[in-house]
Amino acid sequence: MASQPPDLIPQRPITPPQDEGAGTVVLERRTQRTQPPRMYQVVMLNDDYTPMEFVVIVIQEYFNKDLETATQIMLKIHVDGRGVCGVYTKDVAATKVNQVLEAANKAGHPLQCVSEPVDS
Ligand code: TYC
Repeated sequence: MASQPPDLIPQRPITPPQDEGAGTVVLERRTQRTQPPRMYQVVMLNDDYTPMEFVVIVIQEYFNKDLETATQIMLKIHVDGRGVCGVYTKDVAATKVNQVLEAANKAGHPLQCVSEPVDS
């Protein structure tokens, strides 16, 4: 039996070329661009009980910050009530939140953090 040619799936609607006269043919070009993924910031919240040293260690450990940067972020949270520890794709941000909450639970501290979409 003769094999059938594969089905061809057009990448975009095919419109007939427009003859502009004088033999000129204009082909319509429509570029489709993939949008970058929405990004999420992991925000850590202040409380009255979690030791500052613990917060600094957590920020270094899970957000890959050096001691000085982690200390600055911790102090900002302490003063302002909240602070951004990092910006990630949705899944990675959710994982970071879980890691922080698990570490805080294990250590018996009430430290809280959340992820929220970065406005664009
Ligand atoms: N406010 C805490 C204290 O005085 C320190 C702290 C900083 C706690 C940041 C949580 O996300 C936090 N011990």
